[in-house]
Amino acid sequence: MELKNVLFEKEGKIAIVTINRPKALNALNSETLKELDNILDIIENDDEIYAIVLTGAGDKAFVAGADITEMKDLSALEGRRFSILGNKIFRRLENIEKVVIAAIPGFALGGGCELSMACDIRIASEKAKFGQPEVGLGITPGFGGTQRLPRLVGEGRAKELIFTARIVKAEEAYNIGLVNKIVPLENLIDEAKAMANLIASQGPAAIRLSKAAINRGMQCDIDTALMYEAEVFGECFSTEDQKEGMTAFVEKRDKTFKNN
Ligand code: DAK
Repeated sequence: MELKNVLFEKEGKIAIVTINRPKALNALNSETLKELDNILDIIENDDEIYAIVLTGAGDKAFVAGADITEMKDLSALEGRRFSILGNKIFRRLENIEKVVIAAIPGFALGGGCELSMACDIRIASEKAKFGQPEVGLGITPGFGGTQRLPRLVGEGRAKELIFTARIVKAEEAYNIGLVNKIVPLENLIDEAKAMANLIASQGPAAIRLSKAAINRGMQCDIDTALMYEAEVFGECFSTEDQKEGMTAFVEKRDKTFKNN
């Protein structure tokens, strides 16, 4: 498979995936989305990878949105295909059994902000900027912005950001809960990798099941969500990693998780 719009590297237990169209501020066209889909196939089937750092090439943008040049002349049918492809990939990222950290150097606009929100955790550089400017282009957010933004920052703030198309700086994004952490641009990738490695050093099944419990639980009532939590908690006791984690604690020694 030839990859040119998305780069993929493996570093120990983590994968670094870089959207690589810096001349177009890493805007997502269909070719890029397809390459990302192919990379997710590889990562999904690699049991040695526990966490993914997703970033954008260059220091100007994470992703400046869906590719407006490609999108402007789409027919309704092509628009529908583009939407199905994008939503499929974003949902895949959201539910993949690995932790996904977005490392955001600069602009995360429209589909770029939506891509970051499909990740589990967002680390932004001090220069990052976020927004859903779609209404200014005469469209609604189309890759989950109307759904994930209110879940992250609350309905009122999401409505304000979407209706005004206002771009917010990293500090405001942090204050409203859109990003987890702000770091200097030059430390961005190292900080994201450090967090990914910290996560990758924990019990892998416990991380996978926690992610599933949070994702599922956010979509249903509290009683159903707590039942699901009880189920995944029980499932942990069928893993070797639970035995190892607790035995190592009792024996006061370092633990060695084997992901089983
Ligand atoms: N698409 C294509 N090219 C883009 C782009 C984009 N989103 N953003 C930037 N570029 C290109 C510029 O055209 C320019 O190309 P050249 O002229 O050099 O060839 C190059 O990147 C550098 O950009 P600028 O010269 O504009 O750089 P500035 O620093 O002056 O400005 C900017 C940076 C980020 C403020 C500006 O580029 C900008 O406003 N970009 C557009 C941001 C935006 O509106 N993003 C939202 C796009 S709409 C759907 C699902 C999802 C979506 C749509 C449909 N379906 C369900 C079907 C999502 C929609 C969006 O994301």
